[in-house]
Order: sequence, then C-alpha cells, then structure tokens
Amino acid sequence: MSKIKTIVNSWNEWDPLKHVIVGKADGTCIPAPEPALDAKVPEDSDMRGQFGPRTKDTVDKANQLLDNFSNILIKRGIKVDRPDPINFNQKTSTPDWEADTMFGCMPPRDVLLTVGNEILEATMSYRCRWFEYLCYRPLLKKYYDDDPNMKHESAPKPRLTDADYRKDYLSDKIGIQKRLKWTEDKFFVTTEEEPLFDAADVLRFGKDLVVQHGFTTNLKGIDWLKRHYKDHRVHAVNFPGDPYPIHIDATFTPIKEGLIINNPQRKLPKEQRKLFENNGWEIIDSAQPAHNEPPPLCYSSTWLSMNVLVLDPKTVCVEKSEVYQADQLDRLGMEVIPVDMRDAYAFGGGLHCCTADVYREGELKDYFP
Ligand code: DAV
Repeated sequence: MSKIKTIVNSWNEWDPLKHVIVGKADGTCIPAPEPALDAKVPEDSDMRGQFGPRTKDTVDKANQLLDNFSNILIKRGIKVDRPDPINFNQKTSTPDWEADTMFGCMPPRDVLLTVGNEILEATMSYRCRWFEYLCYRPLLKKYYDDDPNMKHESAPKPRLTDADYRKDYLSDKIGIQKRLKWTEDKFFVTTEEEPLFDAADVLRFGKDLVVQHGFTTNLKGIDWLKRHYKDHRVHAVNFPGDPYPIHIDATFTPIKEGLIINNPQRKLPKEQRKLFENNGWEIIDSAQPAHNEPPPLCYSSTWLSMNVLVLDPKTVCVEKSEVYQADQLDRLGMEVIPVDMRDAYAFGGGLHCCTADVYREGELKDYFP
C-alpha cells in the first residue's frame, strides 16, 4: 500500500515552513486607473496617471532578488515553487467592466489563503487583479493531483461594478486628515455590495482567523469567510491610524506563539486586544522602519519593515536594510536572516507578501481557548 503524501498543510504564520510559493516579477504592470486602486495610490505618488509595463531593468533586478530569496530558502531545506506569469499587459474584461492592464504575480500572499489542507483563492477587489489567480493554477492543479486530501477552493468571483466603490474616494485631493477620519469611521473605499477580500488581510492563528476590515476586505467578505470556515472563529479587526488600510501584513505580525509585533502608528483598538491579552499573548510595538520613503513607484508604505517571513518559531527573514526591525527581533531571541528585497517592493510588497504557505509542520491548535 503506498502512503498518501500530504502536500498542503498550514495552520498558522510561524510553525516550521517546509514548502512555499515565491512570486515572480515578470511582466508586472502599473495598472491603469480604476476606482479601488486609485484610492490606494498615495496622493503625491508619481504613479498617478501613468500605467503600463515596468521597465526591464527594474523587472530584472526584482527577479534577481526573488530568485536569491528562493535560493536562501532552498538551502535551508524548504521546497520552493514559482508561479507562471501570464501576459499582464493586455486588456481584460467581463460583461461588467474593462481594464487596460493587469498587475503581476509578485505577491502570492494577496491571492492565496492556505488553511489546513485547503488553498482558497480570494475574491480580490481590484479589477486589474481579477485574473491573477491564473498564474497559480498550474501549481494548484499539481497539488490537487498529487495530494488526494488537498482542497482547492475559489471564493465567488465578484462583479466589481461601480456599485462596489464609494465615489467619495475618487478624488486625488482628499488629504490625510480626512482619510484618517474616514478609516477611523470604517468608511472605506469598498461598499457592502458583495463579499470582497484579499488573502493578505487574513492572519492564521490555528482555530482563530483574524481579518482586517479595510479597503480590500469588506464586512461581507469577512462574513463569507465565517460561513466558509465553519470550524474556525473569524474575528474582524481594524487599525485606525492607517490612511490607506490594505493588507494586515505591514501592521500586525505574529512572530511565534504568544508574541505579536504591532505597527505603533496603527494600534489594534483596546477592545480588540482582549482576545490576545486574555490568553496571555503579548502585543508589542514594532521597531521603526529604516527608511523615510518607500522606493520609487511603490504602493506600500515604509512599514514593509514589518513584513517579515517567519521560518519557524526561532527563525525569521527580515529585509536586509531594515536594521531596527532586525535588531528588535534579534533581542527577542530570534535568529534573523537578512534578505535583500527592497528593490522588489514596488512589485507588490515585502518578504511576507511575495510568499504563500504550502506546508508548515504542525497541527490545528486552539491558542485562544
Ligand atoms: O503599509 O502599505 C502593505 C501591505 C502589502 N501587502 C502598507 C501595507
């Protein structure tokens, strides 16, 4: 009798990593203007108004960094898979909308959510990212074929009509004060027309899934996750203080059982801290980023400093230039592996963004009984 091989298994963000997907920069485009994306592009960004393929030099450099990161992981005994980029520089459409270009496949974390033996494709909320899952289908097909227990799920594709987006966000002169007030009031760019979520708004703590309500994930998306993950407890969180709230992974980062670093400008509200603190978990302020500005043509903030990849409860990959974050994690007793990635940030994020879990050792646990 041949033994069934489990390929997909991951219940949290810190158990020993054995198999991971690392993104690619090939063909990444600056997407054409569309409602949800415009709300996220910083008001003073040079990306406003321009779109199309990124230059070959920057793509080559980003790919070199992603290849190098993959090799670091492989040398540590971790299996690494890579997506199949499609031609992102083409028009896409559905009966409801058209988009001039797509985006890319550098950040698999945004699209794929692994919980136990299941990989779920998120709905996404940008039209330019609607077809991004296609880049991961060859890998998902292989996992599905080779592991009879693997579950491949796809959340309902959203229609993404104009009804999904608040017109208030269509101006490029909103100003930070108003943005902060809006996000504090949970008045985000996405409406409650239909369920929307990005996978990178979800953190996995065994039995509990913690989901950021913000630009890319709405309450209906969180409710959909609740109905989908019947054996889990799903908690909505939000972080006032972030004028562009997309994705939880530069804001709230579990390092190991019992320890979370939280962006000091985007603190988890007192009420929402109870789940962790009542169970003896520590939430500490993360260190400051080493940079005052993100690199050119980058969507993310300088807080990608916190976008670390935990390899096991004693080992963490930190971007090489983020010396303060590295020092803090070192003082917390972690072995820190410096990884050069800053010149790839503009392609979709940092070390956590550019990866997606396939297999971490360990079982489903209840950390907040
Ligand atoms: O702080 O700009 C970036 C998250 C990318 N996945 C930020 C959030």
